[in-house]
Amino acid sequence: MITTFQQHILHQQREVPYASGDFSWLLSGLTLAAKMIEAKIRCAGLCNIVGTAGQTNIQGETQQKLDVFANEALLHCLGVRDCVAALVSEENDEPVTFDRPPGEGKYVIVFDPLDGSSNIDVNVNVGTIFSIYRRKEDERSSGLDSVLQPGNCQVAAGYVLYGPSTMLVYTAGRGVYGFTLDPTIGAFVLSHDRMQMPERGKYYSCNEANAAQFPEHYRSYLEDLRISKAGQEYSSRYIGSLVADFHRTLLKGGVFLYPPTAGHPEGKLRLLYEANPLALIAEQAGGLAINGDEAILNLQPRGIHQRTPLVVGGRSEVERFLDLIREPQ
Ligand code: AHM
Ligand code: MG
Repeated sequence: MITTFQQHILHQQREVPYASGDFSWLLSGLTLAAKMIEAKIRCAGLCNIVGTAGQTNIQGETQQKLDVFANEALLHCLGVRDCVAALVSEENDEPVTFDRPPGEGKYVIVFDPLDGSSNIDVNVNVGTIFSIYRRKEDERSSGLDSVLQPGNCQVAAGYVLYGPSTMLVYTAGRGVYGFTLDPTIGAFVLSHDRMQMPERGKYYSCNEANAAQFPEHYRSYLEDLRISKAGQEYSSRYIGSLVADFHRTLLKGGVFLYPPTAGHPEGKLRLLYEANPLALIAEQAGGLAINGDEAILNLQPRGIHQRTPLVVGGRSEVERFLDLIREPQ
């Protein structure tokens, strides 16, 4: 028989003493929003929803209409749940906070509503990335301390990939599980049990057009991969949609990297709602994620839209990167 995402969560929650059901309720808000977003994406070419919304977000990026829709769907589906204290979105300058009655507002959720949305007009895969934290006990509802927790405090994280099929990949710190949306019943069904990233893979994934701007050690690493010094022949794959590039890396192994560039000296990707959730999934699947020299999950965020360089992938590839930067030049 099938196992739905909801059943999986209820089963996992049975092992948590005094679980109140809030967490399951919160996740049902996430999957509801994901299904609303996927329904909109599926008819994107038909219902005048492709294109820009005429605004820019805090990152100075042009918002697509679908970015706005995805953000509103998540803000609504999560905001109506009393267990949510604050929501942090790539599309909002500041956290959206809620004044909850005592005993409520236990969770803070950060998300990128529609990652890779600049690809949407060419019908390329996009995704939603999220991560869930417990609000700090000593804070009323939504202080920045609760929002700016390091990635190793994540209670759960995941992403939804809107591809040929729609998949939810999820971890609550006890393994990584993949669920595929069965459109005939409208439920996410367990399709990938206990996902493991291969220790070594065949692909590296990076926007090499920027290579001239990468720090020297990133360039030597790419050179190292190209000439197969590590005993493996690599091919390159780059979609430019982080969820899709990461998903391939999770399934097939290899490494994804977004180094610092002249335009983005801190890297382009965002720590809270891009790097941290994917780092938790990578580590739970046996892989590694670093910002160049430190584990992503150990970084103390300073701001909600903080950027970071990212090297994430199989243990063998990421360790090779670390060996290279530690070698005397
Ligand atoms: P977004 O959150 O505005 O969509 O931007 C992040 C995206 C990632 O999906 C992807 O990995 C990266 O930007 C691609 O950047 P580039 O076009 O510089 O290679
Ligand atoms: Mg993004």
